[in-house]
Amino acid sequence: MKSNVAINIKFARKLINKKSAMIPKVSIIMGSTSDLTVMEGAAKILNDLKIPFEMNALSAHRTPEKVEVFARSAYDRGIRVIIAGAGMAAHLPGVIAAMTPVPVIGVPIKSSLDGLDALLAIVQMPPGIPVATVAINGAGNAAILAAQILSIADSSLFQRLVVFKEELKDKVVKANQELSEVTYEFKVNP
Ligand code: AIR
Repeated sequence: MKSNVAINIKFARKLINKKSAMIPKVSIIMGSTSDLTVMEGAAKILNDLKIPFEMNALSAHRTPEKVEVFARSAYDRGIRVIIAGAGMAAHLPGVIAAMTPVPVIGVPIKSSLDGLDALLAIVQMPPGIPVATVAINGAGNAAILAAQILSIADSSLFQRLVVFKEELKDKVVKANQELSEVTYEFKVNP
């Protein structure tokens, strides 16, 4: 018969290997799966920065009770930043922010009225209940901001963000190299 220690070690290995054993720090929430094409932009960046996250659809209008359960339990489940995207009358980020002190970043989704309806619904929060609002469809920026918030207490993530910012600089240097190869009769190169 196997000893208890051997069984425990086997169980611990299984847990370490299992990706689901990771505790999410960021929660990506969207009002509908029709927002997914935009919200994937946040998922990609969190993944690149090696930040465990979860992704769910919840609607302030269609599933208000579930939104409340989510918001009130988020901190105890280890969630430290919430990214909430919604279109139209986009109440989701604000309703979540009303029910938890975990910082909420709102992503206005361009679903109708060019996204201006969602932008105003998310950004115009009443005093006392802030939602950090990014650009219309700006899910990528929401993820970077979430990472920056988490990096305050995580020096290795801070270093990954330093590298990320350096890579942005490299992109501009490369773009200028490419532009220098574009020729016009009256274009003067530096
Ligand atoms: N929405 C869903 N419940 C409340 C709101 N504001 C938003 C979604 C989506 C839009 O309504 O975030 O952007 C249209 O949703 P659907 O499911 O009809 O495609």
